[in-house]
Amino acid sequence: MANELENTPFKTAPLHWNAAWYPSCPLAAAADFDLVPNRSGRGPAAGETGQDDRLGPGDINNEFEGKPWAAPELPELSEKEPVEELWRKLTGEKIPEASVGRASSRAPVKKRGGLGRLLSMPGIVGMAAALAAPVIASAADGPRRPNIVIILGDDMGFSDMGAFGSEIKTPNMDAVARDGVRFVNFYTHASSSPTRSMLLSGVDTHLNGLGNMGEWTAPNQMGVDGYEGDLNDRVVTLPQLLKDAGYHTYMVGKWHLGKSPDKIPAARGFERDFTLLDGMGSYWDDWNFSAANPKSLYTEDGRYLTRLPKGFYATKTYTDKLISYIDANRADGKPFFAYVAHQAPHEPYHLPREWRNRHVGEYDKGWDALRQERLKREIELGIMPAGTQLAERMWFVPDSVLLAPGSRAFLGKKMEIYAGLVENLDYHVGRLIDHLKKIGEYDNTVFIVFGDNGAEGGDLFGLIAGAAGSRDNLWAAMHWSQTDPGAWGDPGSWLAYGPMWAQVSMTPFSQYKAWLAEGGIRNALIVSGPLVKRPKGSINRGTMHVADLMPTLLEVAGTSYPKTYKGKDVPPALGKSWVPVLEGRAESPRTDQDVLAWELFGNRAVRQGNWKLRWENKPFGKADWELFDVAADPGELQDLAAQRPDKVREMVALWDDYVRRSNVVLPNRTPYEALEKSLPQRVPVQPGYPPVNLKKQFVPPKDMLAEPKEH
Ligand SMILES: [Ca+2]
Repeated sequence: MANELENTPFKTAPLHWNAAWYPSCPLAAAADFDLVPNRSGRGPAAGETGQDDRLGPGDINNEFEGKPWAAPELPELSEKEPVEELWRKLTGEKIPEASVGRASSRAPVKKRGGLGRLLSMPGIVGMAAALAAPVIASAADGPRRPNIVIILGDDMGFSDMGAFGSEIKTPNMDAVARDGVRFVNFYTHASSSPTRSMLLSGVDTHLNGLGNMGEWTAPNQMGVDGYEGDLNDRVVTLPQLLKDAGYHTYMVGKWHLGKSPDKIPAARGFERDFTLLDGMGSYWDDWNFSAANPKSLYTEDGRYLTRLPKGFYATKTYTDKLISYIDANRADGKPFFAYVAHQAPHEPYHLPREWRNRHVGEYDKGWDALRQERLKREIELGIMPAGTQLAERMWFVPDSVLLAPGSRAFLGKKMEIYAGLVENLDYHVGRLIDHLKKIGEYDNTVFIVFGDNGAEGGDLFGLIAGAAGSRDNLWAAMHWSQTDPGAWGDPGSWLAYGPMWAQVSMTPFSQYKAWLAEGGIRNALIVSGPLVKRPKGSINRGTMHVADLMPTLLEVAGTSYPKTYKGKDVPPALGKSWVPVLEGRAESPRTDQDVLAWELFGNRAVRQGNWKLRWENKPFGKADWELFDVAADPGELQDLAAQRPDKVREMVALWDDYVRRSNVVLPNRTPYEALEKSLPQRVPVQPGYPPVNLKKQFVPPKDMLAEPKEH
């Protein structure tokens, strides 16, 4: 079925159906009304080589509904210009005073533009010094400390790796799991920048600047310390401390923690970097998603890039760059820390053609069947205990059995492309591993693999592009108009798999990204390397948290989290070291009394022992406290709040304590304002509902059935 779709012109019906819960998605709207069929002119991808013949904004067909439409001009950037000028051109704003002041105060160089100015910034001073300094061999200083590699999959779900029960083929990440330990009670935050902020600072989001995502700062949070929207300067970063401890520090991939010169990776402790600063982007080029923000920003070694290298494809280029950084410094014998923050498999699903057809037709069976198959394998593997119940299918997702075969194939093809994207990610992880084996470093490398939050069930494009008819929306429809399923994966195509497949990725949990059900914050974690003394391939059920990486990796490097840094107090570290667990001396870094808590977009959660108290906005939550035993009920099917008011009171007190300790300011506006109205109503589960008596099929008695009399 999906094979036929390859060459079939796009039919509007399935997308119209899809648009029912993506009401503001311009692609859906454009396709429905046949306004802009593939008008971007950005052409198909040429496999792994990327494409260099893409057209600029002046080259596109400037007609929209027969009227001229001018795409905004992108700035021409020159490497020779002062950074202030680059910044002004890219953002239309003046460079933040603080960053210029700080740069100047550290290394006052007057009338020096461009590179000179950038070199005067703290992170880049370090980089330049490291590049220029004579090589000092430290191998004789004792046993060599291990290298550290963090592989982050953006929006990769709990059950998307083979080692966690997926049908998606991830042999390289599975091999890391066979060499190490899988953790099945690992928590991140519910979205990208909050998780990344805790990963890199070890500090709670409401203290480190990501009290809310910068994109969603509420009016009552503006100007409040801890709600800057990027990683604030009160925290000290993991790469900074590892660099101080003698590690090389490399980053490739997505940053999402600030774009100004004092916030970029080079200013936050990374010696070498090749970075997408935005929260997401095309995998093929530097096009972004709205007229207001048309161009994705990249840095390389602390410089804002004027263009991307030839043959750019995100996952491949990030891997190539990292390998080159590792090789460039090998001779000095210092260990390295590599933060590999892949874009994949975040939407839009951009993928070389040869990776798109590895699961043709496999997903036509639908999401319920897939979730059941994944849960079965999770139980067989020991990831989930026997008897685990699947969370309910979201009430607005239809039973796929009810869909016409064409619709099922159309939606199945989305999941085929997603599966290919995860497999392509795994392939490039394998390239890195092979390289480390080839140069003899693999056995001395700690690998840490996980997804940064729950799988994405919404369509971010609709949010970014805004209301139909707006300038952003029209721009988006012009530049992201490859709606033909045959072009999914190409530049200019936008593909997100929707809530039904996000639930598959999060099997067996409830809900997905941006929410605080387990499906939003619980993810798969693999740790391997010389530190791990547990049986190879084993599974651990300790309660782990992404902020634990700070104390864990500092312990690996032989250092510890400071109370002050460069004369300034730093906020307390949230996490607990995993070293005792990895060495087999403990089963969990936490006791049953230890507390974890989350807040994002007004959604709240507290976990202590096996109990989880949750307050979520409508319509996914009740706008009231719900209580779950997540050990016995990981799908959060049974709200025990009415049965255990004593436990609710006890845990609400823990929540109140968290609010006081951690600077929580609940937002007075959230992304959920319009959601309740845009989704179909939940049908009550009660006798006599729905109140339409003729709805149910009458089944006649078997002994009264007959074939028609034809003659
Ligand atoms: Ca993410």
